[in-house]
Amino acid sequence: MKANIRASLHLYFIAGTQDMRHLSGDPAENLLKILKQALESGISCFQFRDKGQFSLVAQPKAQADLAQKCRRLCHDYHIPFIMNDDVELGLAVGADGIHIGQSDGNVKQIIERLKKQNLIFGLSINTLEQLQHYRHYDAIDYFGIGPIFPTDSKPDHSAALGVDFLDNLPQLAIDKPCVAIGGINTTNATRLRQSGIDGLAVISAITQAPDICLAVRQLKAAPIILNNR
Ligand code: TZP
Ligand code: MG
Repeated sequence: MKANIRASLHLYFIAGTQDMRHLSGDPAENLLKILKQALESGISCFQFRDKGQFSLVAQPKAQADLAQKCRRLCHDYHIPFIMNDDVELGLAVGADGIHIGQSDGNVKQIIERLKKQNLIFGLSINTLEQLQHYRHYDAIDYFGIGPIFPTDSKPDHSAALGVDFLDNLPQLAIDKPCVAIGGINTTNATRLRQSGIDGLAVISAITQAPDICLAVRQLKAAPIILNNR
């Protein structure tokens, strides 16, 4: 799974039960249904991000059970299953990787914990300073850069970076694969891909899409303009 992370980032779907609130019925079942449709339509990576008061975080067994089911589905479609934040849950359910944000604990300690695991390790980047700081960390496999736009999916998000941030990335010659996140939808995807970013990560553009298959196709079809990285 570590082999081609850049390609895996192309359309990176993120979701948890808290993202199912607009739907009636069981949130865990709804997540599995949406994930299956997204996989069938061609997402390239999935991150299980189940957090906050509307998630299964207070029901660890149900949460682990759901994570296992998502992991199995992802593997049926041969794409990486990444666990957000929770290193121990990720290890317990056989995740292919772990993604953490800037406020999810000590990055060096997590790198140490994962040292012998050969898992994909992704880090969220919210500022240019963070990017310059972490760009030379060998243990980090990719960066999640955002939020590009304000978004309701992460109420505590930091200041939006804007499209300019992505447009300026090639000049920084960052060696690691980068995926953009935050407020990305079928309308702005083409513009974002013009920056040369390796991939787009979305929650609501898929979870709230009236037609998931169509949304995935539109998010994927946005042309890739190669940059000089
Ligand atoms: N990190 C930065 S923005 C964000 C996360 C998890 C939420 C993205 O959700 P959406 O619905 O694709 O804007
Ligand atoms: Mg986090």
